[in-house]
Amino acid sequence: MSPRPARAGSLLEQIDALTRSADALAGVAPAAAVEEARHVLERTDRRRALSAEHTVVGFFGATGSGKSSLVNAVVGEEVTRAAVRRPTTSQPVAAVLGDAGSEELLDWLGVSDRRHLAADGPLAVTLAALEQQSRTGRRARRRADDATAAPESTSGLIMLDLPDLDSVEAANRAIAERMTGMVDVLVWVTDPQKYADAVLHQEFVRRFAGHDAVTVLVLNQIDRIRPVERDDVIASLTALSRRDGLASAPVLAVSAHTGEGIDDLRGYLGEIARSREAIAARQRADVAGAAATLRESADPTGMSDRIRSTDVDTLVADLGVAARVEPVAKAVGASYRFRAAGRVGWPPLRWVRRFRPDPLARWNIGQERDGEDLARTSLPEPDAAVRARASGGVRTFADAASAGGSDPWRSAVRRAARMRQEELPDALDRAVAGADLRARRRAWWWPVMDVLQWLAMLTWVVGLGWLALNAALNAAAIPPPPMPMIEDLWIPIPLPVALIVLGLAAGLLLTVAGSAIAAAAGAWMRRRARRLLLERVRSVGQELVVDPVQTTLTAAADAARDLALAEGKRAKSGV
Ligand SMILES: Nc1nc2c(ncn2[C@@H]2O[C@H](COP(=O)(O)OP(=O)(O)O)[C@@H](O)[C@H]2O)c(=O)[nH]1
Ligand SMILES: [Mg+2]
Repeated sequence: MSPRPARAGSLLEQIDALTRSADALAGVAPAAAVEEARHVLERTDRRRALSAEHTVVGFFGATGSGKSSLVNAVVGEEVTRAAVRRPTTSQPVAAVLGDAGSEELLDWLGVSDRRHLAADGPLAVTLAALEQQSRTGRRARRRADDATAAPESTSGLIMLDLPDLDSVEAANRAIAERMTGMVDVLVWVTDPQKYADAVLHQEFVRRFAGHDAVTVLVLNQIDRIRPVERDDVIASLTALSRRDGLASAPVLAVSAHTGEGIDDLRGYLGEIARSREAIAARQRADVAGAAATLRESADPTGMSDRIRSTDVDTLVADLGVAARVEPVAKAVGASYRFRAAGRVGWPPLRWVRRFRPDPLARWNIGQERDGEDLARTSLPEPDAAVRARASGGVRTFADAASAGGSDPWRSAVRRAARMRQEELPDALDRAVAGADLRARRRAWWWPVMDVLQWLAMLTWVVGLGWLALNAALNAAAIPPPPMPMIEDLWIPIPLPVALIVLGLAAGLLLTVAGSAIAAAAGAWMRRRARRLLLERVRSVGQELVVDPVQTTLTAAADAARDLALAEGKRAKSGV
């Protein structure tokens, strides 16, 4: 984030944040929620492209509450028909103050019935007075800059007399409902008989609780109740609106017939039009509402955006089983001992080895070669248990990484973890096949032992030959040369016998020592192979499982921040 972020909660910042959130939650949240957010963004965008001078005020209410009468009363002329008999207004009627720029806005609103108000009507006069007042106020505040102040454009106002929210005609209701989403200011009109009507409160007022700042409650036909009852009714409607979630929307008691309270209503709407803050306030509420809906459908908070290394270790262990790391490492140790035996074993018995294959060669592992990526092992296909261990490991990892998250995000993390699961068996096999396990390399001490073994053998072979020659000469009745004796021992021993004993003993000793060294070195080779293989398995797991999960966790953290921004809250740092 930049060191000086945009003004906290600026509308543009909120809009951008919601745009990013909608993108991040696409495919995570239910499509309808994302769709709604996109719809709000599109509408906001369209409204922003249209007249910012005009504030659009919609009069909503049940049949006969007096919407049409009120519009007429506020503008001071009969622009729309109030009627005792039903059906009445079926199309919206617009009373327009300030013509410039209003046409496109009305086109977008879909209102074709437009009545342009005279510049000397009561609404125009009220608005002009409010603007004059605010200009003087501002001028007093910045005396010096006065001369350079740019002339200000006058504010406009569009009042919409709308079809009844409870109209028997579905098409009329639809128009009114659609308009609740498009106007800048919502005026809920009711009367002393119907102000507590559950439909109005539950289906409309409450749904727009977030639009508190651009909502007005009008209690019309106040002339129909006795003055002593008025305060109670007003208090009751105020209490209802607070229960609906409106914290500050005013409740104005008026009478379209007697004109009581109409000046206040006109002044209130005039001030909203003058300040021109309603458009942005409405959009702020829309964006915040859409963000809240997104959050409800897929809350991105609760998960850590960092993966614990112990979870990765567990995954690597599971993948290691699937990659058959342990049997391969074991075979590396065995292969080492096998090949060592060929060089350091007792020479007369080395041939026995030929009946056993090298434990590694049959799996096509550890052959040092170029293009290792293409190399495959010929390990047998992993069985069901091994495959289950791999996919179970991936699932366990996803669940651990997404702990604390909401269900949609947890499934998103699981999907990310599994996204490349099909590539896993191949990649793991290549990782094993391509590992440099030094399986062909010979140890320096093998030839040393080899020479010693042959020397030992030579010793007893010479002794044996000597004795045989002696025996042959005896048999041929040729006197053999005198037999040299070793006299120092407790009985004198002929030299060839001593050679045989020495040679055999040395051979035995060398064999025992050789296989002990080979066993120790083989164990070391096995551990080294396991470590090397697990490292390679780790990088496969990192690429195919951990990285996609990390991407999703990061997206969730970003979305959490963006949703908070879009809702008009500052994200907690470190979320
Ligand atoms: N007594 C009284 N009657 C009203 C008032 N406002 C409207 N009416 C009457 O209520 C009926 C319905 O009014 P209308 O403006 O057509 O209501 P809409 O259906 O909401 O547009 C008409 O007969 C009006 O004359 C009011 O303030 N006091
Ligand atoms: Mg009407």
